[in-house]
Amino acid sequence: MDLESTLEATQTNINWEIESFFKSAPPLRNSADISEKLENFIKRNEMASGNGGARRRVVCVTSGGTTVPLEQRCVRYIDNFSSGHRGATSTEYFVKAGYAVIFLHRRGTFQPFCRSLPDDPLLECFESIDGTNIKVHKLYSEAVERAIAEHHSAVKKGFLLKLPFTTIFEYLQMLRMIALSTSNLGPNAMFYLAAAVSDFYVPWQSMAEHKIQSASGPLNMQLAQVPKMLPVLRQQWAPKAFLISFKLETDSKILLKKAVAALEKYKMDMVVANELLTRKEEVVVVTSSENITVRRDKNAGVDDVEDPLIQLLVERHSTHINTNSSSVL
Ligand code: 9Z3
Repeated sequence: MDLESTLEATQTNINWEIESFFKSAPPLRNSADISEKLENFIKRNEMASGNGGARRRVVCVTSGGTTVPLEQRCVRYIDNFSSGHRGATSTEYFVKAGYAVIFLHRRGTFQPFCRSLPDDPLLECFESIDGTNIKVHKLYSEAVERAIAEHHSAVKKGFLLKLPFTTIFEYLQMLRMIALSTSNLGPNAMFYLAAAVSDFYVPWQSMAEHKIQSASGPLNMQLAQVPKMLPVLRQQWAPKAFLISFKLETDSKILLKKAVAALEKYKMDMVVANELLTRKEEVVVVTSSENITVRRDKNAGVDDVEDPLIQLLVERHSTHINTNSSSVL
């Protein structure tokens, strides 16, 4: 088989795997509502201008981990580690940079503009004064005011659309909807894929309907491989968008090699490589021509690694837009 036929066969195989994944996935319950929100959000931002009078850019930030249900009436599931801190923090910096952000996040994980609040903000930030009135506790008044003001301003100006998911089935269906609905934006769209996505899953049709009984003894279960979505995102769903994926490893010795492999294999514009233990301190941005280390430096006033990271991505996105602008509608 020559190279072209091999590539074609691989492509057919990828398409088939993805088609069968979507066909067998339980349909999204609120897909009409999501479509409407997306359409309104894109319409509002498509013609708006962003920083410096240029067309407003739109980024889809994915955040948090996907679950893999083990039963259709799910009692148990396999989870993927991610607190959502990276996605929530990055969203704040993208909004600051003038981007409209679609925040595709796992329910219950970190939310933008709430990072400085305690774990249980409702109970800890407020106090009852006379049994009927409630006021903000003075310890938190500044943080609460800032969180509310920044969040409301982002939503009101049309800079933030929050869409929650739980399972791998919901995540991939929603990612596809977002990618297809941003296709008119061409290179002005960016995908920042920080969510930790399951590699394995139980296909819906082979999943037990009811709670698996422990009386049946040890559990033997075969997990299928989740089809790789990055090549489809690149080739079919959002071919002109600026695509950034993440590579997470716990072994620093293989991290960069795997990030470079992902960049080449999936034709990403950049891959952000991070190690589990140091992910809040340092990341390496891998591009086709260089590896750029980005660090947080509290002494220099850089509190979050996402601050310089998003600055770098915004710059590179500008170059991507300039290079591809002849193909903008
Ligand atoms: C990441 O690497 C994110 O930076 C983290 C952020 C999940 C580490 P937190 O949410 O952590 O702030 O607690 N995300 C991508 C992880 C992932 O599953 N990558 C896949 C891989 O490494 C590619 S999609 O193979």
